[in-house]
Amino acid sequence: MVQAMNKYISTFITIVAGMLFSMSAMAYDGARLWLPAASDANGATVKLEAKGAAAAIAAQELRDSWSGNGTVVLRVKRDKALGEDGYRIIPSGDNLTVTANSGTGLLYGAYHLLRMQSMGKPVDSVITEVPAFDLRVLNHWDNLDGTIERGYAGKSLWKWEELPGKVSPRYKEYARANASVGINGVVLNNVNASSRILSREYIEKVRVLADIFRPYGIKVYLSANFAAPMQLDSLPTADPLDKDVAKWWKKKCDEIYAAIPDFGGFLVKANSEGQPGPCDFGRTHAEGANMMARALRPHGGKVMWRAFVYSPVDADRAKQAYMEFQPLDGKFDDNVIVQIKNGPVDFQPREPFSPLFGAMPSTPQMAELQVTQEYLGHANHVAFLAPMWEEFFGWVKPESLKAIAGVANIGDDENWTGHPLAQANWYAFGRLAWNPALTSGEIVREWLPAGVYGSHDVPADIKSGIEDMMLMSREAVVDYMMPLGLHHLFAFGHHYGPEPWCNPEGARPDWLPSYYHRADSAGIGFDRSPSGSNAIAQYPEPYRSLYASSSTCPDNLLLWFHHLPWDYKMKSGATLWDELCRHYERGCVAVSDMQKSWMKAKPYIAPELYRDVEERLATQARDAIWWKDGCLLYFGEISGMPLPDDVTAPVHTLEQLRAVDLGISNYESPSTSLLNSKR
Ligand code: GCW
Repeated sequence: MVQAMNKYISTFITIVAGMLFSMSAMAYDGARLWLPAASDANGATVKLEAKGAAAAIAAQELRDSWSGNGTVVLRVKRDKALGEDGYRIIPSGDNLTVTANSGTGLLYGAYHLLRMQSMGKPVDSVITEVPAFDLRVLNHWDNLDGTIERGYAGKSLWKWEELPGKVSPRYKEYARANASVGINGVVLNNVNASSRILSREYIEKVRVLADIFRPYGIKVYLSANFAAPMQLDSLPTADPLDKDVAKWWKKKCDEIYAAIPDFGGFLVKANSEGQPGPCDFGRTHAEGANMMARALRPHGGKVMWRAFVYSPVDADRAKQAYMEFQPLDGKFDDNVIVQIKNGPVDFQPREPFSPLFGAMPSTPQMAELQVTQEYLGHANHVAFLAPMWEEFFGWVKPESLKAIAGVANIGDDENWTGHPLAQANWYAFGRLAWNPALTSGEIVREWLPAGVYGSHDVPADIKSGIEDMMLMSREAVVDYMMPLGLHHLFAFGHHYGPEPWCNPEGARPDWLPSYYHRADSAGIGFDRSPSGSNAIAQYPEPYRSLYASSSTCPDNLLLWFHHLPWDYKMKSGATLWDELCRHYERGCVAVSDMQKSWMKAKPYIAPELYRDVEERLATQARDAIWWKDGCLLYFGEISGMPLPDDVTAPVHTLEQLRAVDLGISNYESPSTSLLNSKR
């Protein structure tokens, strides 16, 4: 009886487990990102004619997931044209040969094949790929206590308290995901750096991560605090020209390289937003950077020195990085790369390019893009950023850059990025770092099948609806937050909601919206023309002339460069005020269109994914109206102009919105209850 009962129970357990297993096999698994799940079903023949860990992973990836019939040969073969990381894929009948100079090149080739497979594309002609940049780096702004500055996807992936003893399986998954899109460097810690990362204890922890990343072709870098010699070892100074300081850094580098022979180098935020730096000791950025570069040089390491500097006293923040760095051209050692944010202020939804790009011909430069959505709705809004980066590469030629960095949007959330569609931004950054000539459309069409559709067969009209949703999403954010070149209208500190009125006592003027919008009864916008701050003079031709006059300045940068009357006549014939209102309206309509496209796609999307995005889109729709109402009510009071008839009346009052206080860390839309009670 007991035996029969046991058998009954175990049969029952087997059935339930089987059901659960098949349900989970069908379920959306955000943790998988765009990568194929391992399955032995394909049985492709893979011949590996290369040694080393990266090549072995390449072969395994294809054995696990490549569905072709023939044989795939992976071969390391000298080929100058391919450089260190490039590869060639040569089809011949059913068979394929992938060649590269290194195992890492073969690995990138293997991921290329899997990408084509997920898009359903045949490999029927020779493919040759060489990355545009040798250095394709993610910058994590992760703190050692597990928090992430401007991170919206949970805590840091790096479990410092567990390392070096306990190793999370996600470290390897992370490396795999990066390698699959071509990223080959990671800075593990925040640029607002704790010196402790350079302590012996932490170097041992970093070593473990470096060992896991190495087979995937990824080097580890660290953000270094310039005052580390003082903070870690009580040196009396961190003056870069002090012999003991230079000696300290040399010793520190020797120690790091003994543990991590292929350590990449340092990223440094110096004399910026309160961080220590060489200027504290009367030295220049170049003197500081070179001292560190010389400590790294014997080991082949690099310094990425950030140009994100602005002092509270100067007239126009947008001019300051150029003013400080341009005169230093030619003064940096050749293993220093100056890392410059894409725009001259700070990762706004739209900025012109930073005029520092191209202005230092004798200095290696790299671009810093922000993948995490600090100023684009955090993990609540869809904002596919490839169009923004495509715009940037329209201004700044990739050939003029030595490397590229992206501030990561990754945390320990199960789906890595908080918003499931924000995975596309990680993906897009990697793909553009490899090939900046890719269009946003190409990238989104690569990503969607693996990232969203899974095994669903999706009709063409639904696909194009989702593609459009992604491609229009960044412009929608610009429209409902700060169109026509407006910038930095954010609530203080957390940079989430609208607060064009924000004016806390004692705050730095250049952290306040009014510093940027300059709205008064005469008009709105920051005059950076020759009659104003003349930031325009920092730009090369043809941009200098183009931006100098409001009649030639593109509409989407107009108020970045000009202060104009509310009734200024726009190219469309409308007044500036009416056009501004219509942009806010357009942004709100765009989000509601995005919601419609998502709803139409419901039958073709895994239910968990569908619901998650649906809920976030609802928040985004409410936030868009919050932004529109906040900005138009506030500017309307200043301009004294009424809303044009074709713009929806506000659902909030200015008093209500002024009273909203999100605090520093509460990102929930305040408009939820307000809007619900109004509708
Ligand atoms: O935009 C500002 C951010 C800071 C960040 C800084 C920087 C890491 O608000 O959080 O600090 O830029 O890029 O250094």
